[in-house]
Amino acid sequence: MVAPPRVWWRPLDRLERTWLLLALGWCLVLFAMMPIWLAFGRHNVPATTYRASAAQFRQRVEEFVQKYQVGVEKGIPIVEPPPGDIYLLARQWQWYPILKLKKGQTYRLHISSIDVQHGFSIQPANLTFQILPEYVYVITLTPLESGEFSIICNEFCYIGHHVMIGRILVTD
Ligand SMILES: [Cu+2]
Repeated sequence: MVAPPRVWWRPLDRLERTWLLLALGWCLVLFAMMPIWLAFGRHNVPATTYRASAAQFRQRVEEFVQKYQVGVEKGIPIVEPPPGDIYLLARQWQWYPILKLKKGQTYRLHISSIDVQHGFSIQPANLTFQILPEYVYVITLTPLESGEFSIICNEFCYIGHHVMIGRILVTD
């Protein structure tokens, strides 16, 4: 039997060492970006979450609608609340109610689903969130432009997904 050579590996040549160092350096950059981006990235939406059952959330939304309803459009109430806590409910296949907000005021938008997962996407601002049943997302929101904004669902939620379009009206 022949014993294996004592040194079975080849020492790194210059080229190989350079590539390894470059790769390691890039790994460290990417690793550092995670905490840096979390702290300084401007993509982070100021949001908190809490748990609420579908029945609890639905009841809160109904109370909110009863208190601030100013109209109705195609069976969906239009609600004009003062700055502060406002509610939006996602279900197959609508966003409920239609929110009427004032430009420059700050709102705390509570969003949840009462059935399946939906995607909340404000157009044309292109904000997007995953909306899950049993969890309420609270987004601090200050509309900076007046106008009419559409909310589309960007998470396929079965047969009526494409008609799930809501609205936010922002007035001066
Ligand atoms: Cu949906």
